[in-house]
Amino acid sequence: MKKRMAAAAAVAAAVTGLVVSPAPAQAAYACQTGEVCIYEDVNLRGSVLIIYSGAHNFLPDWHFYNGNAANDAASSIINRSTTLTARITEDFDAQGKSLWVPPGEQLNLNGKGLVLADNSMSYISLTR
Ligand SMILES: [Ca+2]
Repeated sequence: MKKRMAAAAAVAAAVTGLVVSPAPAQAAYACQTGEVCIYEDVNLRGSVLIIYSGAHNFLPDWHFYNGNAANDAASSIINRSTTLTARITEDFDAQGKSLWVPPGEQLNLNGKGLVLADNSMSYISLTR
């Protein structure tokens, strides 16, 4: 009886392992041409928020694809627009610390030598 229970436990562990093993971070969205993609995690991982044009404050109704609020939560960005430069700032309405992300560039907002700290971005504008 003891043996049978041990076997059942081993099967349960194996099934759990199968469910857990694909790393969710590997399935990050691949930003497409014409998009500016903002990610929850560094290195373009985690959930994404996609912007095509305009100027936006990250108000409470702005969220990543997974539903998490975007304000003060972004950790990386890639600009795949061919013509527009992204300006991202710490506060609403282009206030506070500021970074420019030209077409084709990507960066982590991890605070390591960058002006804009991790989880501080609150605004983005895309301009020519
Ligand atoms: Ca902020």
